[in-house]
Amino acid sequence: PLPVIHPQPQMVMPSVNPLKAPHGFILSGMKNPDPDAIRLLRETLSITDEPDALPLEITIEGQAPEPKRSGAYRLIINHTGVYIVAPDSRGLFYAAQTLRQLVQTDKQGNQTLPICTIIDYPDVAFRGTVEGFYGDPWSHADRIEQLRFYGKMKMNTYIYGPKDDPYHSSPNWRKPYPEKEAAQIKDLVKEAAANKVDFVWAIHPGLDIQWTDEDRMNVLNKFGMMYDLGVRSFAVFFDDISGEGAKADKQADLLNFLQKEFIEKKAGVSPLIMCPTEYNRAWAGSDYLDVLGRTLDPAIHVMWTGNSVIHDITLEGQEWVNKRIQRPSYVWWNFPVSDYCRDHLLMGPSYGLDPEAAHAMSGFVANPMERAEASKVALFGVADYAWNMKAYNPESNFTDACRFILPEAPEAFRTFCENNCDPGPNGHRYRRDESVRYAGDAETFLRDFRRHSYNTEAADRMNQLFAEITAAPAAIETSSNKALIDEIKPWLMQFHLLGKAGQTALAVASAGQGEDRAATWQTYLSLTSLLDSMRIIDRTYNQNPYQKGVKTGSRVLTPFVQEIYLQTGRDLLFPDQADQAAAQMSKASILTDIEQLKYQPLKESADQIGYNRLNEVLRIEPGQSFGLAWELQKEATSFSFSLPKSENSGRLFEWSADGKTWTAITGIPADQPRFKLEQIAPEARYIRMRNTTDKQMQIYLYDFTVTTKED
Ligand code: LTM
Repeated sequence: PLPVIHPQPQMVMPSVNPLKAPHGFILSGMKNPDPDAIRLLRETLSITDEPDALPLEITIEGQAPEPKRSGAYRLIINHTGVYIVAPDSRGLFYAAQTLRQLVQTDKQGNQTLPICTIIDYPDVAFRGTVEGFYGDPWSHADRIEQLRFYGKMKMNTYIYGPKDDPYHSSPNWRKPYPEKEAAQIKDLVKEAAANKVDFVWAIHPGLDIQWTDEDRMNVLNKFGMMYDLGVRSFAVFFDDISGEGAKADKQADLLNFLQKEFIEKKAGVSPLIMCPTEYNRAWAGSDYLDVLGRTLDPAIHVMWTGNSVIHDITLEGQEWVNKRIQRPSYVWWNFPVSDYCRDHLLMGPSYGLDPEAAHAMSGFVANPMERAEASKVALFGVADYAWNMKAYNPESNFTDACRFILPEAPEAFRTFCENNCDPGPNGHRYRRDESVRYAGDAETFLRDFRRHSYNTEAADRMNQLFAEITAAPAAIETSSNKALIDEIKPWLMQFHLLGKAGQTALAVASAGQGEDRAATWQTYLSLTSLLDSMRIIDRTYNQNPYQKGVKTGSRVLTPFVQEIYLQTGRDLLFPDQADQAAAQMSKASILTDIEQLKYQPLKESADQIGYNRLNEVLRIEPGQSFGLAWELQKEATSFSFSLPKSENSGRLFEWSADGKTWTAITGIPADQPRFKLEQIAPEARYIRMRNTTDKQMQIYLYDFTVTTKED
């Protein structure tokens, strides 16, 4: 049988026999074919330049197969040799990539190829990634490796737009890159070209742009500087901004100016891409998109994240926006990006993508994690989906991705990935399936355990799984991909402990069935110590200021272990007080009537509660508020906030003892974006900020924290 090819070709007509090439191959046909494709062919097949050695021919032709899309190719392997038809360098390069996946070596050491005909082309014209996340941008080495990976996966687009690159965004978008960074960008452009990837450089000027001639020239000049570094594809991002920069007509003016004065004038430049401010349906409340649709030059691509910031991509959603913007939108899929859940890894399959939506999008790029290597699992799926949607199967793709990325221990890696999928509770309410193969057994076991009965069959299967989890990290660490291991190391340590904790939890549950309380105590204490170790890892590694720590198996397996632990502890310590655990639960909570914030998880430590930083602009309607409530037994010692860009005149801070009667807090300067209040009324148990104006207020919620002490 034919080896599985990724991304899956559109049409394959296989035959039973292999083509043997004991004397290798010789290249013929096209004059001056693409050197990168030829290099790849030479690396893949034993190619000789000696016709006397009786090699088989590889004939390369340049005419266009149907449909005429960049990257299309036709590959015919028959008894006489290999015949490639490709209209452009990319098509020839992709044909060579397919051959790389087809070639095998027989027992005599001869190369063989399966006899077949492959007709192949992409469903979506632009496929790849947008490095568009908050947090540490990828390193130069990460990016070089990503571009090579995209070449292998037939992805042709890499959009450079890391939010925390100050030369992409404010404050330095107007300035040239320093020498070292400029040299690296030149390098990336070359590497991209060698892998048939368009390196798209994006600018994010909207935080402080002025709609003046001077600033429109500043954008144009920066594009010119990037052009001189070799960049030929450009984007302008207007996401996550408010105020002046967010005006549709002004944005369209600037973009049309760039289209006329730069894109159409400079040689060899690709179509311009823009990311709108209202980039998802949940925010599209004004005529903003219609203005863009009407006034933006039709050649400009408009990006779109779906029905909300982080969402599945549906045909219905695509059709909805396409009507508004009067063109097929260019999908910016916010997966596997993890800048809103930085304590989690999103390494599960790429699902939630409509197989019928190909005609309703002009491009499909995924926003990845800060961890480049770990992102490859999801990107492997993105490549398959965008190339051939109807053939895309997220599950089998996921298994193949694990084999491709970690061939040394694919099963162990799959076990790790399938239990590191979900972002945990988050303000976007975006959740992913996790531990799907075990969720049924976990639930069955717990249902019986809650009734003090021990389900042996479910326990055996869970034990087997936890044993696999315990062993997986050591197997994964045999990988030669050291960059990947470095990225996920804290999660590997945590995963190993989770495996042991799971096995121990089952032992605790089993011991709890017997009469021997001492034995139960002993296993219970071992579990306590394992959970302590997990807590230490959570408090030691990945201590970023936003979502600190290292969470693994957090959707099914960690709660499974915790429930057994809590119930056993309760049975051992307080056999007569069934609601003890509930009594210990924290009562601190967020308090808001703003939809965008309602599901934000509370950030909580022993002496602080607060909001997680929000990446997007927070929109507060007149009268709406957001705040915090904390436990009766705790007194607030201070309150601090960082809320830049607010139209501060109408904001009011208030405290309350009962959540009903509110008192204005004086002493906070009206125009201060950041402030620390050293004293709050001792009886305060609630604090909030309210929009007292009659207009929508737009701010950034970076910090809103109350420090407390026990009363
Ligand atoms: O999604 C878009 C268009 N913009 C930003 C991204 O930079 C960020 O990575 C994602 C996910 O947090 N959310 C955004 O708002």
